[in-house]
Amino acid sequence: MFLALENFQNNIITLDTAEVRQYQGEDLSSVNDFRENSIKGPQYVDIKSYRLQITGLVQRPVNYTYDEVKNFTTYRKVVKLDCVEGWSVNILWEGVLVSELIKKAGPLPPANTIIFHAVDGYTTSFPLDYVNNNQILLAYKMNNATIPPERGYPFQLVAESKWGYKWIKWVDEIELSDDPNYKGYWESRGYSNSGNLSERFLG
Ligand SMILES: Nc1nc2c(c(=O)[nH]1)N[C@H]1C(S)=C(S)[C@@H](COP(=O)(O)O)O[C@H]1N2
Ligand SMILES: [Mo]
Repeated sequence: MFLALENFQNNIITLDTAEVRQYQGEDLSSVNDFRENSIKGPQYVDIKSYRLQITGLVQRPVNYTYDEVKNFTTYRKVVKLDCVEGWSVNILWEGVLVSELIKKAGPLPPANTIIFHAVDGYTTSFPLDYVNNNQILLAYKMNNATIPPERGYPFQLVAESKWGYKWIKWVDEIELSDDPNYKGYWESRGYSNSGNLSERFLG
């Protein structure tokens, strides 16, 4: 009897609720409103072998599974993503603090820069202070649904106040560095390294 009940419970599959389009009175965009223009097209990550690595100038490099990342405290926030191409999407993001993910690895004093790497070879970087002082999220849900493969599953960075090219998708490594001049994929092709939305002219 006990075994039967246990088997029954193991067979329950929890489905994500459908996308929400309103949050605290504010209209949200849809997951389908993004344009697909990733450098190598959508990436399909095998979640069983997936690890998020914290590397570089740290006391002890850390490897997180998808579930281990999701076990950190959950944060939710509506933030708008603006692409330099002229479109934008207002989305309810749910994820964990990047600052908490790196704290466990123990950043070493010379680290002043954080470089994000993705499975498609894309990279982008920020001052370490930016992620520590602004509660920057690594998101696993958009509008209450798991981020789909096209949008960066398992994780997309919510790079608040930065242009869309800073919102790296399919993140698999967070590297602590002492090189504030590191240039990511679009940055090395002429886009502003700070990526601040407040800068009108890029390059
Ligand atoms: N790994 C990776 N992340 C990426 C990109 C990419 O090509 N590869 N494109 C960036 C750009 S230019 C934008 S505007 C945002 C949103 O892009 P999307 O609409 O293709 O999801 O993702 C960013 N993150
Ligand atoms: Mo973009």
